[in-house]
Amino acid sequence: MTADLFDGLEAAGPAREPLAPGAMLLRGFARPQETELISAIEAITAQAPFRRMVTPGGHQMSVAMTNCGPVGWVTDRSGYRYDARDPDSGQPWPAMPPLLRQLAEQAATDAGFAAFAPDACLINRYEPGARMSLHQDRDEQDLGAPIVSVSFGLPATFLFGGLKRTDKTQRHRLVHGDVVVWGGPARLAFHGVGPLADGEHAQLGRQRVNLTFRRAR
Ligand code: MD3
Ligand code: FE
Repeated sequence: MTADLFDGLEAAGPAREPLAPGAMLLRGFARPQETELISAIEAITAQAPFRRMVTPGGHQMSVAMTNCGPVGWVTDRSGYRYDARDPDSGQPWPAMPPLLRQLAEQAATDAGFAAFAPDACLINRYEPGARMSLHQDRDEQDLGAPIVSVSFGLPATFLFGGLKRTDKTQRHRLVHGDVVVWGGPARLAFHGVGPLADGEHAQLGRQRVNLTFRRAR
């Protein structure tokens, strides 16, 4: 009996869970293609390894980053920006694999944002203890485009606030395969990630990898 009820829910597609106006959680959306997606990420990080960048204030981030796509997000003592080249190698960032781009486009469409065409994919790696303090993403030219985030590996506590840094924050647990689309009134919300708890993930070991697809230019 319960099997039939669950079958019916699965036939309706993955759960869509609104977190706030403009923010839609697609629980497990990336799971069906997890193996191919993780292989694609490994190919990118072989070409453009994860590195811990320095903020304009001179602090080294606890999260290690790399990018794929026409442009990538970078930070150093001179500021935050999108750059067509990897500053460590001087080479263009690795291309955005069609599988990754299509996943982001489909998620955006399912969440109600048609014609999302990402030109940047920032890839964040959290090891135990790594965190990201509350911030807004506003280095992108087209704030009408959403950001699509994809989480793999260890679970994280995601903090989602309001348009002011001091607004109350909601906490959401994001796990392997979860996808969230952030647009409209959620696009400029403050957000962050709590310190990663240690653990062992079957596919990724002691880490969390998060991808954010953006329309930067
Ligand atoms: C809400 N990354 O790279 S993804 C970031 O898990 C970043 O690595 C976090 O924040 C991570 O900038 C969070 C979820 C996310 C991404 C962008 C957003 C939520 C957002 C932009 C606006 C509002
Ligand atoms: Fe962010």
